[in-house]
Amino acid sequence: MARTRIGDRVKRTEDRRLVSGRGRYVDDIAMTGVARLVAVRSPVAHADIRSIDITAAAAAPGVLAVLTGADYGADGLGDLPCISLSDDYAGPDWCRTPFPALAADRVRCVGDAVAVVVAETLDHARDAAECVEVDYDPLPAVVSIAAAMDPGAPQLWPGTERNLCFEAEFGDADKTAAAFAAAAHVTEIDLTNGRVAANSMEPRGCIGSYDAGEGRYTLTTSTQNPHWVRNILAQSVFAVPDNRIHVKAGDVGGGFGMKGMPYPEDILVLWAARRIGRAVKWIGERGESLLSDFPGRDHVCAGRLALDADGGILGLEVTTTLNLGCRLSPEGAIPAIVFGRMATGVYDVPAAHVRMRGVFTNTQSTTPYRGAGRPEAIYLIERFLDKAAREIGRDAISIRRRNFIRPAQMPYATALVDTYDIGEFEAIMDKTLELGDWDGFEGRRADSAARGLLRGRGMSSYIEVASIFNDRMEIRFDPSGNATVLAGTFSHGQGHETAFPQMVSDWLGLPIEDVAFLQGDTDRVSHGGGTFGSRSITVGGSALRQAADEIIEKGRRIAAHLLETEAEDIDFDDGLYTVRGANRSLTLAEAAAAAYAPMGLPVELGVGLEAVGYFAADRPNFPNGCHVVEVEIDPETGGVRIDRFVAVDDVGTVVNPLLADGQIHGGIAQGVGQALTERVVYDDDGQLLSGSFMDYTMPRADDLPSFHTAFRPVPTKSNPLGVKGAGETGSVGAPPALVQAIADALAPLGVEEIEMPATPSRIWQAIRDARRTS
Ligand code: MCN
Repeated sequence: MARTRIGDRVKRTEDRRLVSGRGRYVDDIAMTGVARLVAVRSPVAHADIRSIDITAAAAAPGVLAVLTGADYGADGLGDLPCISLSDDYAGPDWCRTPFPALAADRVRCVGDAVAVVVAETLDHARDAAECVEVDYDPLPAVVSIAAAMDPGAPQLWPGTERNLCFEAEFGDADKTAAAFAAAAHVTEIDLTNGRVAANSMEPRGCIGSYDAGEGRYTLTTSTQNPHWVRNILAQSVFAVPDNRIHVKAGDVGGGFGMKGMPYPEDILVLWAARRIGRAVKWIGERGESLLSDFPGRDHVCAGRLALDADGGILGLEVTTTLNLGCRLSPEGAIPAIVFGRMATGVYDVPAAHVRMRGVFTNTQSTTPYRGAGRPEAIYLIERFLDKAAREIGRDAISIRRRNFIRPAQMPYATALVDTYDIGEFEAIMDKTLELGDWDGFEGRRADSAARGLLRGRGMSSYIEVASIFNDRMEIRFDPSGNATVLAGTFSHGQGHETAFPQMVSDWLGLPIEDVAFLQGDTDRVSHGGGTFGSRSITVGGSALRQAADEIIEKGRRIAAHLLETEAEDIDFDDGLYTVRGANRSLTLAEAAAAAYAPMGLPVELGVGLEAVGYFAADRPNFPNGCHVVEVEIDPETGGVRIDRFVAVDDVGTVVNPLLADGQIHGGIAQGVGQALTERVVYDDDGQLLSGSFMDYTMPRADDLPSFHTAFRPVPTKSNPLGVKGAGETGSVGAPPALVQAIADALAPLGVEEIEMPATPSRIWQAIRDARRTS
């Protein structure tokens, strides 16, 4: 094929493999003699474990081992650590919860693993797991945030009050109080951002083995972050040097934040493998995933917005309470903290005060899910703007126009934590309104009405924060003159196998198929930060640029030697080194081949051609955009049809519009799911009611319209490529726009607010309630 450039719509090269069934997901790995592990999970939400009788299970056919929490403790294995809370903002008194891979004395949610059975086959393991007898002494459970914070509620952990794990705050309480004292109007909101399940296409799964000769563990797992998995397992769980654990991740079929960190099962397969001397495999089934994957969202938010007489925002005061589930997962606190950073959105809010709290309940532990606090924060501020506009007699557009941060105010320090470097929010809104034909709405509304349908429109202006931490990327040439990118980031659906070689092809002038891609193997890639927080194209891409520059310079020195001139006299362009003013030249591939020749180059030039680049996201970037949605609602059924969905995004320089578009489509689909259909539901005793796809409603293709997307890039200067993240934007902008469109459609009937998910039954009920009251 060809040389590719940044900005080209290059088709995903990995798809040749993936759509022809040649992907290598965990369950595709064929191994002889691999034993199967099945977890015995608690059927009750809160109980002391009186005893576990494994006698019958251990004697069952094919069983190799039955292990319990007592064995776990006896073998000295450690806990999964929480790495998402810091004394800096949570103070020293936050509640640290032990997180062993098997509960020993007490279970705290339905699905807590209390034992594992390892057997010759999956059927043997399943049958034997039925024979493990656990005697539970039930305790009262708390499921909702409200119930957990009730003063008389049972506490999940000793030393807590109202089940509060931590409390933190951003902003200035006094300044905000003064803003409210001066307000002409105050809008109040109380809303819920429900719990959702990631439901990756590939469920979690892992295979562990242990080489007793080398004293070395190997874990193949479906993760977003192989190096962190290795480091945490080595340092916190197995107490061995990092180099005693080899983590491999092949193709990973989605994660959305949920696969960001190690899970109990990663520990269990390695531990069981060590105990039985054979490889051990665990694959989650869909129902088990719904029970044991860490879900996302689950905030309750309440707050006030202070406005002056002209609709200008004076202050924002919010408390968000995050349901952490029964113990702190490694990244559990992140959504609350990110919420606190982003709560003022794209608006010029002079004073703000946000309190973030994390509360324990007898439900599965939560974790970041696509957006991780950003969708929750933007949902709140956008619902504020819409409600305030209604209350003071303005419309959705004019109140936003009045309050946007203007380009001239950049860099803009928010009243909370961040400084936005750049952004043109009003111009993006105008482009979106134009593409969505906002002004033509009334005609379409009349058409819908003639068909007995209610039409509504909604919009949202969103901003999010992307990119975090440092990373390294390596480019290694081989003697044939081809290059391999060794990535510290980890693609699990985003298309890095295309994007990074596309960039290298541009910079080094190589055909894209001459650039291979390697990731996800801790023995072959020396270090990496993995993929989350829409960081890869920023942090990984910038590091890769540095590596490419170094390759060019090393190649230049080799070319100078071979062309018998000085490096300063050599130009590099389009993969070719040319002596300035002469017609002597050498390709980069030829320079690479020379670098590997057994003799010929002075050793000061090294042996081989490779380079490592580094980048640290000391400053994040702030992707932003606008979504416009129109819906039609059938008042007889409450059914919603999305008629149009327009999204205009500023993700800075667009590396590959096809990939970025795909990311935005996927994010919108997840936002639509949250807004319309998806919700994890527990009953008051902590039983999971949404335990299968019969009850947990994923959006389907026919719930979604054909999205109209466009880019309006405002490149950032916070990285050398001008890129901003694109991986999470869709999920941030979609819910508020959609919910507002539904509220707008229902407004003529007297319905003002509708909670997510706006299911047909909820809408139908709201219409009936409104008709009854009117
Ligand atoms: N891109 C681009 N130009 C930009 C920004 C991004 O062309 N200015 C393209 C890149 O080519 C890259 C992709 O978009 O391949 C995403 O890049 P980036 O925004 O850097 O995000 P990451 O690769 O770091 O992905 C993380 C992000 C997150 S946080 C979640 S959650 C998420 C997501 O990506 N989970 C996903 N997208 C997902 N997509 C799939 N299929 N599966 C998941 O689990």
